[in-house]
Amino acid sequence: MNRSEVLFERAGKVIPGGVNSPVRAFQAVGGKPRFIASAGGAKMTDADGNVYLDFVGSWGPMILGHSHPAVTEAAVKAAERGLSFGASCEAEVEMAELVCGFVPSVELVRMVNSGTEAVMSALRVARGYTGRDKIVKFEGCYHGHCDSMLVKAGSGVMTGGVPDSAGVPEGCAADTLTAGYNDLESVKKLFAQFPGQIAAVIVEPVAANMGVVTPEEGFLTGLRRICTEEKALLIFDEVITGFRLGLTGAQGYYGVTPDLTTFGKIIGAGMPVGAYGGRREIMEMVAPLGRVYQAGTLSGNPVAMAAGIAGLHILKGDPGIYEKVNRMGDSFRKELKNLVERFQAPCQVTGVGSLSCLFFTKEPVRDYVSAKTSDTEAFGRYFRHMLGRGIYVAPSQFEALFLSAAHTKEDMDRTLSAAEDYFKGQGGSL
Ligand code: HOZ
Repeated sequence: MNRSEVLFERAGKVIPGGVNSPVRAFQAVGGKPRFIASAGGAKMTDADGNVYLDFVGSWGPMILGHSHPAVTEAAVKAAERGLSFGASCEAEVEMAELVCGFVPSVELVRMVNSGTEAVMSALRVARGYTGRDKIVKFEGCYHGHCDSMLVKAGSGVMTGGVPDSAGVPEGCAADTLTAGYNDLESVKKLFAQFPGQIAAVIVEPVAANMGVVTPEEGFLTGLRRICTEEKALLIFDEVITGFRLGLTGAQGYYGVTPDLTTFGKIIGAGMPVGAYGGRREIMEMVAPLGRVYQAGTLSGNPVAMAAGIAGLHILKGDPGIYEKVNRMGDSFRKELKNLVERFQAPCQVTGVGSLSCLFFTKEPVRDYVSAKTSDTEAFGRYFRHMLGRGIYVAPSQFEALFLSAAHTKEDMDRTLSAAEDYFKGQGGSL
């Protein structure tokens, strides 16, 4: 047994499934998970010394690549001053000023420790503000693992083939209504069915937890219009797209202004951070100003803030970073589409900016139902082939491929050539 296998076996004895987050277990793709010992730039090294070109990037935050020296230095220096105070510190103020400065729809922002927490809190604020209970989410969108959002969720829930989670009381999910992504009619129907009862519509503006599904023309603006008409709040879950599609996130990219926004790991440059924010009058509902309670001892943690601030300063100081990763994403998708066409592979290439996906289905993918037509066995074969070539893509069909500023043209050429060899070897059957 190699070291990763030994670690996985040890882990299985003391951690459920041997992992601290289900997708890491490789269950959907076969094979044993690699235990990562270190990472730098676009590469990760496992416990056995194998080096992988990484296209997961800790599920998004590593837009600058792993272990960026300025980010690491900021975190180390902050750690030397203290790991946690449980009291306010200057870095929290600077972080909030940066986020509010970049994202115009965010006038007040509250730091939390994960995307899940951000979503859970934003939903509470929306309910407190509107005095309504129901929330509309979209099939295949994933908003973390809070009870009410584990209904027709994406990510590991979708990968595991179970639409919902056990342990969620009926009452918790009863106020969650689901609509079809890219399907405005299904949203209108819900508002007609539950007049004056819907507090908010929450959406991943680019769905990146059922593979990557981009919003069709008019979808996001349509949601904005419906929410305004119905006096419901529009929440953009930008845990993945925030500070990835650009400094203004998907809302800037598509020109649609939500009422509330949730952010995740990217604002901590990989440290455990989340945040939610929005219009002043809505966010003024949050304690201690208002009656919506939300708290956290580790929220605004000084080390996480320092790392995040360093990352955001680099992104702000060099607009070329977004140009580079977005252009690289465009050309990667174009080349991958060429391969798919050349080999007449029953595959779809989707994505926007530095987020991409190769779906193993002949159906164009525009929502949960079409994403689910993917041949996950074929994806597993592709995954194992790529891993064997030292290329680490997400261990599930229903996740995104993330690019970072550390990826080079040579990295992309190597990846395309490994994909080409996969298609060649499959002789059209996949
Ligand atoms: N799709 C998840 C992140 N948005 C995968 C990561 C995880 O659950 O560990």
